[in-house]
Amino acid sequence: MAVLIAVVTVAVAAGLDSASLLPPLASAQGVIIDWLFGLHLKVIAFLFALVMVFMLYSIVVFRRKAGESGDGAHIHGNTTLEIIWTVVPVLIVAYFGYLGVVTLRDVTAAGPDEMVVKVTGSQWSWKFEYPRQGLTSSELVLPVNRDVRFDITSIDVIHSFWVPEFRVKQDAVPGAVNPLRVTTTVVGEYKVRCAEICGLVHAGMLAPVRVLPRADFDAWVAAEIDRLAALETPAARGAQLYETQGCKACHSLDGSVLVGPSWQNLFGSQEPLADGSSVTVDEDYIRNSILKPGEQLVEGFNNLMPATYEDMLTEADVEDIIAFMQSLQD
Ligand code: HEC
Ligand SMILES: [Cu+2]
Repeated sequence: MAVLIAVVTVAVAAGLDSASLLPPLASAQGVIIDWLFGLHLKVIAFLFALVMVFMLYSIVVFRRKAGESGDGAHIHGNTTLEIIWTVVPVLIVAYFGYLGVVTLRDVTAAGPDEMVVKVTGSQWSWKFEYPRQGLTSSELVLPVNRDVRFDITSIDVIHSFWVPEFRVKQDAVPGAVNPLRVTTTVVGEYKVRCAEICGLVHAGMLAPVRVLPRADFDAWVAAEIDRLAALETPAARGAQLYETQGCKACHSLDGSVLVGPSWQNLFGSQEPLADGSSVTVDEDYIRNSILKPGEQLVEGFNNLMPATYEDMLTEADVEDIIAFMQSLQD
């Protein structure tokens, strides 16, 4: 039996190992997590072998043979065995509990000189702010071999910030700021996913991640600062807000209908409203639609636009967005 269990354990463990269940690893925190994951798989392989070998062995060897009709032997209890199968699993579970605590301590430990990125989730997009660099971006760009602390929050419902290649994950909760620490180790392109179901476009709540060599990261920061400084026209600033404030998740510019109406040729058109009336799309209507989204619902759409923009956008921002919309006429 012991030999059979050992053989099946090794075979199952090798099978699970070769199934490459995890994406490539790109953070220092992930090293210990992957080790722990591998250890779990080995224990799982052993438990699977233990149950299956005993069960199949019993079915084959102890089945009723031709001519047998009596009952099997009646066995009542075995104290030694019961003590063993209680104590051994308790020790194993306690050991895994200890490993969990140690791992959590290691992956949440602060680095000596952390770069801070503020992450804000909203239905259904991510915003990244770099306080030290003075930047806001809808894509997450990071230097390689750097300790990064993400300060994560949400403006509406609970989201969860997750880059599978970094292995770690953190909830984005409205009203709270949750830290998450990642030391980047591999140059590459990844994706932020939302790991907490958060409504209609939850599955589309993605943002690109680029981990760059140090010099390329510095060049990106310089180029972004120049680009933002060069946003001289209100329409160009409005286009930037469309990206960074999440409007993009629900409003297209090419006429396709997403969660909300497209902005293509919207300005100046007649918009039918849910209450049966219609309205000319002018500055006042747009301002009201942004600040009080529930008041004038567009016909055929649900009241799904966040009501938080009143607090997040300045009057100048709203004007820039209006200018951007005006520029979207054919
Ligand atoms: C979560 C999805 C969502 C996001 C994000 C969103 N909106 Fe909306 N928006 C909607 C929906 C749905 C409607 C249609 C219902 C209504 O009128 O409120 C709408 C309607 C509008 C309208 C009226 C459009 C029309 O056709 O009459 C304007 C203007 C608008 N949104 C501006 C914005 C701006 C500016 C932003 C970003 C700062 C934004 N929205 C972000 C969902 C969204
Ligand atoms: Cu989400």
